[in-house]
Amino acid sequence: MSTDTDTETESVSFYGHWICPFATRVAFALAQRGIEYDTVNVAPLAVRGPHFVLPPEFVANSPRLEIPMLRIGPDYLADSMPILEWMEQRITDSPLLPTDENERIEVRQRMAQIDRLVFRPMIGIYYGHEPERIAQSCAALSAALVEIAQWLQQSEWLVGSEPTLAEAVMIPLYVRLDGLRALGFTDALPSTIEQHRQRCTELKGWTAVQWTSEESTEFVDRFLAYRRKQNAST
Ligand SMILES: N[C@@H](CCC(=O)N[C@@H](CS)C(=O)NCC(=O)O)C(=O)O
Repeated sequence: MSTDTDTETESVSFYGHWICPFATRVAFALAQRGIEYDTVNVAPLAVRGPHFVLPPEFVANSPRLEIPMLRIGPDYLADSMPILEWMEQRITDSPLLPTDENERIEVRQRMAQIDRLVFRPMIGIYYGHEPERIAQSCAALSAALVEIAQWLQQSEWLVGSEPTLAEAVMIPLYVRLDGLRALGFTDALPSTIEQHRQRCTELKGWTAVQWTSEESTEFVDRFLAYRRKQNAST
């Protein structure tokens, strides 16, 4: 990985898939920052057709064979959080990290907190198949949102007065919220979270990542089928 900032003329390729919440973070940041890129669709294993062949550059540069992966010019990087940081170093226009060092520290802390507090229960809801496990994941997600709601008492955005990389990390929750509802997450969002969600849907980056109703239905149907299969085999 290089830290050159001479990227004016470098092309960018995004390796990802709409269903992957980690890839959504990167797709959102690219679109929000107005970076031009092309997309190489690499479906996660569970969603991949039997004849799909992984692109050789993906095999060579994504050590865990995971999406998202990004190419900037000749360089590649996998893993969503490092990619978000790398994009800030390599492409300096319209950054999503504040210039103030203390705010940057806060953005990074909140990115890590959202990753830890929200993603585990969120994924636990759709990969959960026992009602008790699903209920625990719903409760943990609600508790996380109550905590995050407090951040939004002080500012419109997760840190300060503009959207940042913290929004990029949070956005996959909002993208799949209808799907999570259909899979058992029935708690109301705290009001500041609901307002934040609405503000996020007005961002430029939202259009690049929002699901169509077909995608939402596919997501729900896949995980309902997954639950039926798991419950039939136990
Ligand atoms: N820590 C990684 C996790 C990425 C991840 O788990 N990606 C999944 C898809 S959502 C994946 O590519 N899994 C391998 C596979 O399904 O083949 C990140 O933040 O990017």
